[in-house]
Amino acid sequence: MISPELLQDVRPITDDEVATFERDGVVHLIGVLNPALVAAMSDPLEAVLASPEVADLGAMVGGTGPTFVAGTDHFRTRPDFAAFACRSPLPAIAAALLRSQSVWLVEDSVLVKEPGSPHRTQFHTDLGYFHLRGAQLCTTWVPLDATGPASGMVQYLPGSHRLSHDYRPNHFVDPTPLPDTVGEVVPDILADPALAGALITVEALPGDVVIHHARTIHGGPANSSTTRRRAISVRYGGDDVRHLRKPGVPVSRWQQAAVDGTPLADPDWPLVHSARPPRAARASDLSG
Ligand SMILES: O=C(O)CCC(=O)C(=O)O
Repeated sequence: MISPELLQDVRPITDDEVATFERDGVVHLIGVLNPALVAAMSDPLEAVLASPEVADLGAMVGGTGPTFVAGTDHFRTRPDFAAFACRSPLPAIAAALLRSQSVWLVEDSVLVKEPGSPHRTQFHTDLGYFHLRGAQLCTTWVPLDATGPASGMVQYLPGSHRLSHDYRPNHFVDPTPLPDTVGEVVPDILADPALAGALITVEALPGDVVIHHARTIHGGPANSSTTRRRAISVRYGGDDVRHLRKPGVPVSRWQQAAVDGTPLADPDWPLVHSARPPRAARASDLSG
């Protein structure tokens, strides 16, 4: 079990970090989680990797050898993942960057590129995969290993979150858009020297979090190193987010039940942060 001390806040988010997120659609937050918390997620992550909750993305496109494995929604059945996504500093960090009073958990994901995995993460925006609309949506990418460009660190196209395009989701390790989805095809970033040259990538350590907006175009290289690249990605939505069913995008059991136009709400979409005072403490309750 993850102990409560590990979940405590480490440091506040600075105004500069908020400004960077708003300008670039991505920000590298150094040392915002207790590295011991990140280390404590190692065994739970291995348990997920050994379970049917993950898929070998490389094998899905005919690859053999070192894999790129991913899964989603682990918090729904696994208490350590629920603690990490709901009670760590991540929800308050998302609230600060999204400037949202409240924050709901959208999904979590494990993303593991083994040493020598040849699979790129193809460029995409997360919004294309969400049955949601709204501007207050972000993904927190948490490395469990020291990660840099050689081991498959994610690359981000700065400012792309301000483009109004809705991009079609793809097969993640293959750029082909999912059938029957609507919107524009993500441009071939690496074929355009200006776009490729603008990409932001960082060296991130356990305890760091890289957060991107759901409209930010991002992808990542193969893992050409000899170290594993294990990450947990947790996605959050704020006050302006509403359900919106999108054609062609896979629908989870919880999304099946969601009604277009309604906000995220407990219990399927857990409220994980609220800056509003508790109900009993509202001033209006005290008058008259
Ligand atoms: O880990 C990766 O390679 C991709 C991560 C990603 O696309 C995400 O977390 O939204």
